[in-house]
Amino acid sequence: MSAIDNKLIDRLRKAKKVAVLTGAGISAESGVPTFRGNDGLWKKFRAEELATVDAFMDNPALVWEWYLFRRDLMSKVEPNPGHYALVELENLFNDFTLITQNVDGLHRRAGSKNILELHGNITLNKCFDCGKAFEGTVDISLGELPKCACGGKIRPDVVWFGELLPAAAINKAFEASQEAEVFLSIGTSAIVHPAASLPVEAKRHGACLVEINLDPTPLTALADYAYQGKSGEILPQIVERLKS
Ligand code: BV8
Ligand code: ZN
Repeated sequence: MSAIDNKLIDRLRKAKKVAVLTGAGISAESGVPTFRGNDGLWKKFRAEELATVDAFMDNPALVWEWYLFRRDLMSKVEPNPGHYALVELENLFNDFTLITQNVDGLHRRAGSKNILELHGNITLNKCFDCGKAFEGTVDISLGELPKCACGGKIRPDVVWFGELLPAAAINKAFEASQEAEVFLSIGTSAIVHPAASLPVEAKRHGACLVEINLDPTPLTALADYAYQGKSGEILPQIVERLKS
């Protein structure tokens, strides 16, 4: 993995507005499988068939099984040095926006403040019909699925394929991306839209685009700086350089 460019450190030192987009890769070192990497959840569960409204209508118990398995797994993991480095980075800039596609809540647990959760939060549930938050516990072992007072089915409060992202979150994310002087895309395969268009939007508006990812992605060629490696190793190096 190449050392961090001095020119990038200078750009960051001069920047007032920084935005970051994270994906499943930043949580990989915490032990949370990614979607499309070789340990990917998608392989075992073909998630693109499970993270959909149709799958839930056809087989709500199976979709719930997948989310309860992930929820249990995420309750046992901790943030990693990549998450903590982003907390330190946020404290170094007066205008810092953390946009995440992740639903694992690890950025908040690490201490990040200004977070935009584009795809929801796996620990929360809501009614499929009226959208009301559901505070009860979900236990499918008894065979029946939780119902809302209105009679609607309870579902995880995440954004499935074909569903609109929360308007406030995605609008603020586009705004932060368009105003950013430096935009870092971290741990994402950059193929799920509209999240994947945020780094492109930042670049189009003049931002210095940085990618930190284990594998090359459709963004790599567009990035001003592309570091192929683990975010848990690279981000702390950037923070160290900025603080020295
Ligand atoms: C919408 C649910 C519109 C929560 C998720 C054709 C072209 C373009 C777009 C589309 C299309 N067909 C359909 C679409 C739209 C679709 C889409 O983008 N599909 C893609 C697959 C082509 N998007 C949607 O449907 C969105 N909604 O567009 O609505 C609309 C319009 C009108 C009316 C109604 C609706 C909704 C998208 C949200 C879907 N929900 N998840 C959950 O269960 O988690 S998406 C799912 O993928 C996760 O949220 C995840 O965050 C997201 C992106 O994946 P990544 O985070 O990037 O993870 P991945 O495994 O792919 O990559 C990890 C990377 O990390 C790898 O590259 C790896 O190398 C790297 N890595 C691994 N370890 C490390 C590392 N990097 C650094 N360090 C490490 N240690
Ligand atoms: Zn309801």
